[in-house]
Amino acid sequence: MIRTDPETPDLFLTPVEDVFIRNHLGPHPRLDPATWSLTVEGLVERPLRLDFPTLRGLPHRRFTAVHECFGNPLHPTVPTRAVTNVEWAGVPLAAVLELAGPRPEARHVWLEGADTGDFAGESGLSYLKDLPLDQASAEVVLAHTMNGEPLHPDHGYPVRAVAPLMFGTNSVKWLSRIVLAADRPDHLFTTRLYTRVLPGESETRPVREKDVSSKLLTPVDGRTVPAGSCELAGYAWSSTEVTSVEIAVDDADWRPAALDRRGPDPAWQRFRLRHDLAPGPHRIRCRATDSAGRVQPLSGDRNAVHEIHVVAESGGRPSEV
Ligand SMILES: Nc1nc2c(c(=O)[nH]1)N[C@H]1C(S)=C(S)[C@@H](COP(=O)(O)O)O[C@H]1N2
Ligand SMILES: [Mo]
Repeated sequence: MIRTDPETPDLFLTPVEDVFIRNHLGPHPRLDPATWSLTVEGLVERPLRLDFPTLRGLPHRRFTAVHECFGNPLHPTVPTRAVTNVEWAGVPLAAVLELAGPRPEARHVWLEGADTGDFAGESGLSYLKDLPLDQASAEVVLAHTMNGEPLHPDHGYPVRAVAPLMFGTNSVKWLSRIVLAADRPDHLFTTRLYTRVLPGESETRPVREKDVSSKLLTPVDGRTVPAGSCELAGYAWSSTEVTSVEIAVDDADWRPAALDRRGPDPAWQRFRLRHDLAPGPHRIRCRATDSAGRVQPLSGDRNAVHEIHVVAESGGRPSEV
């Protein structure tokens, strides 16, 4: 779900109408901000019920972040990830927690959406996720704005959580309840699905931080391009800064691409490399490494090296869409 419109193959910000929509439960709620409220309860000194104007009136933070779906949790090997880059604005969770006053025993933050329904054979579910209190406090924002507009109903209007360094599954839409607790909740979406064992580890952990990844967007996969000098470009991202992207054309060695720095926001980073394409078919691959030293695997995982196929034609014009 990267925009591949031939006019704008590689916009830095993904237009809202191009952002994927992922819902696990029944028809999604249409919430009225006049009656919506957010409760903060559990291990807090002052349980709260915040209405929309109150939340909207708290100081907000604006930032750009990669918004990436982990992929279907029922079929972890099928590559069903989708990725976008979005500008959010909202109230830091820490500000709301400060109003409620977490008790010393509080260790975990539970985030619950207003949607309910059935998934994977379980019925009467709500959409519930949880994060360690310290991490949630440092990272999570209660977003009311997406690319400068109020959230679209499909994306969680009026308020959703955004965990900018994590997979989208943690960013609870239609946020209605925050619970502070001593333990993690045992729930389909927290402890039974969305868990994994990372390469080189033996323990199962929840799906949280994004993996290192990259996608080639220029030229567009499957196209015919003029032979000769060609710009190969795309975006790379991870939960930490991406420090290098390499590109391999056909069976040639990996060559480093020029890479933009990430800046203060966890946005995706543009990479590019000029390459002389001989006439004929080509396979082009890209591979990112992040500052934690993680490298995209060649195959087998959902963040495996991305490859595109193009045909270079001498004296030809680029193919029309
Ligand atoms: N309440 C609620 N929040 C949710 C979900 C959901 O089904 N219900 N899906 C999650 C998943 S898996 C993803 S990838 C993102 C998708 O956000 P989007 O639909 O705004 O792109 O929302 C997350 N938050
Ligand atoms: Mo997702």
